[in-house]
Amino acid sequence: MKQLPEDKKVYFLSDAHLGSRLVENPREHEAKILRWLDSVKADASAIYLLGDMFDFWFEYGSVVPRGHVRFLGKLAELTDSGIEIHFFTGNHDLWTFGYLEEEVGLIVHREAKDLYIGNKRFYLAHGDGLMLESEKAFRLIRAIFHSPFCQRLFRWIPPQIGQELGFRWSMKNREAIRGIENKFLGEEHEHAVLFAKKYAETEDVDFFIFGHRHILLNLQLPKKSRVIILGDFISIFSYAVFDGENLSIEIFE
Ligand SMILES: [Mn+2]
Repeated sequence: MKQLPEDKKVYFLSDAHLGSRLVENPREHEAKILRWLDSVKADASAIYLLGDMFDFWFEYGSVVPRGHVRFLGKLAELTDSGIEIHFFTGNHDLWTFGYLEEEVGLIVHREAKDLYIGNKRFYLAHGDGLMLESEKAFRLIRAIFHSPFCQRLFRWIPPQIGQELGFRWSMKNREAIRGIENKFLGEEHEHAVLFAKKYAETEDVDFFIFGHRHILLNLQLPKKSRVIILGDFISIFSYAVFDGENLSIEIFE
């Protein structure tokens, strides 16, 4: 149980979808997240990026995707200065195989984490793995995306085609969910809330924090737990900050 240093804070942000073809001005999108990183670096002891920071990210053995150099450079600057940056893989950027760790200094997480920050207990996840048993199609796609065998096959597709497929898939995927994205479906239908309620029956978690849904939610459960869904950094520009005692949601600029 590591104590949070005095005057230091921990930040949580997700779903920037950098590189998305649905963003009109990609350079400004990237510049905005750089401004955010600059605004938090003075008092951040750790930053948790909870998934889908990239709209599509697939690393090859010796070649990485074009773009995002300012963002990656800024992350490296912060990790070099001693700030812990945790990168949870989302469902758009899980294909990272060492580059972000070795070159950028990120701490990559492929699974949900249940951990203490200061004396509060957190459960952190992107949230795409929380679908219900009945959602067979989603579960199958997720299994394919995570399969090392399929990843190896994808690597054999020439990168210019593989990248094009990836960005198109991502755009179609986000267009397809436009109806439900950014809209709270109710406590009984949000997977993250259902999951948190069940988990909290036996585990004493203070804060559940998820991304993925592109909605802002700050929900108190019957006992002490709170469920936070972070919004996003593509249309809402929201994030959460923890000061050792309290957690609040903020909107940037
Ligand atoms: Mn997602």
